[in-house]
Amino acid sequence: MTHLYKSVPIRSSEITPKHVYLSRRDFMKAATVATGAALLAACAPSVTEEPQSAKPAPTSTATDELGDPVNTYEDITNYNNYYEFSTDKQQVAGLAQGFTVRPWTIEVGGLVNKPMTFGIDDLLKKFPQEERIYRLRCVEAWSMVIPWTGFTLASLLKEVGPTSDAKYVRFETVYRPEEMPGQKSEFYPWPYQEGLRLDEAMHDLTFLATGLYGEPNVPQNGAPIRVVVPWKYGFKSIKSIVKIELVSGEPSTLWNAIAPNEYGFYSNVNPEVDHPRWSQATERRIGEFDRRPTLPFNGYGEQVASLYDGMDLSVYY
Ligand SMILES: Nc1nc2c(c(=O)[nH]1)N[C@H]1C(S)=C(S)[C@@H](COP(=O)(O)O)O[C@H]1N2
Ligand SMILES: [Mo]
Repeated sequence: MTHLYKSVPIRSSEITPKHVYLSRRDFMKAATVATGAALLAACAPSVTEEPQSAKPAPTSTATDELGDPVNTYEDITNYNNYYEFSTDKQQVAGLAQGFTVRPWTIEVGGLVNKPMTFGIDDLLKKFPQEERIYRLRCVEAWSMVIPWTGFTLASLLKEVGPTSDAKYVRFETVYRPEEMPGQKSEFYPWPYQEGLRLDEAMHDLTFLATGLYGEPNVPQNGAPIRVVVPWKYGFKSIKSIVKIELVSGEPSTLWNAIAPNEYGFYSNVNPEVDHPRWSQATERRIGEFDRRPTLPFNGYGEQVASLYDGMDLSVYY
């Protein structure tokens, strides 16, 4: 197996679990995946200690629009923030194995003309799945480049038709403490909630990711469906959503409820505004040794800066 960009030791966990391989057939059947040839670079079979049924992790030579290579599949799927499972990024993947992702429904309601509940497989069929290679910048000052598949949130919102009173969108993660050990902790106000202003939600960059590296998404990355807002700190990109609600006022969010001075509602990536406990000027790209400068709006300023015309972003962490 070629690891063109690998700079960390190979872990046995990079071998794709069998259930992921098996479910890929269903995923590809259900979804019209517009797969770029570059993303799904062929991977020669490798010699491993795993049984023959195990499939090697997919590899890719794709880059983002800035020319930076996508992170390896094993990095993306083994270094995760997902507090419903664990606060230890390296424990999440193991604890999330076997998390139930079917059946799965998403309720879209609130201030809309046509409230609807979608089954995940209906969503995969209804909306053509496209690829987006996005940078993810965690508020903790590490980052990755991730090749997602999915569809725009705008295309889903257009189906239900927000009313003129709808000004914000509220998202909710599944609440399932029997499968998510972290949800037994009373420290956090579960379920995880996030929100966007309606114009942010309707922006073409705002994505609902159903897949990763051309495979169905895996539990640790928010399967079966999660939000991705690439110009905001990673915690805005809420995982495993079951509810989308159009509302008139700014919704409460989990991180803002716990520490409002550290995690604002907007949380646009901004190298000039430090987190109260650390600098946001630079970041560590997973797989690299030197830190890199953090880009305003995580490098998406040309597309999104106008959303904030007239707002003093230095006061909106
Ligand atoms: N439901 C839920 N969504 C979540 C989180 C979480 O703990 N729970 N963590 C967030 C944070 S802090 C980050 S950086 C990203 C990480 O996404 P990834 O693991 O797919 O890279 O997910 C975000 N979405
Ligand atoms: Mo994060």
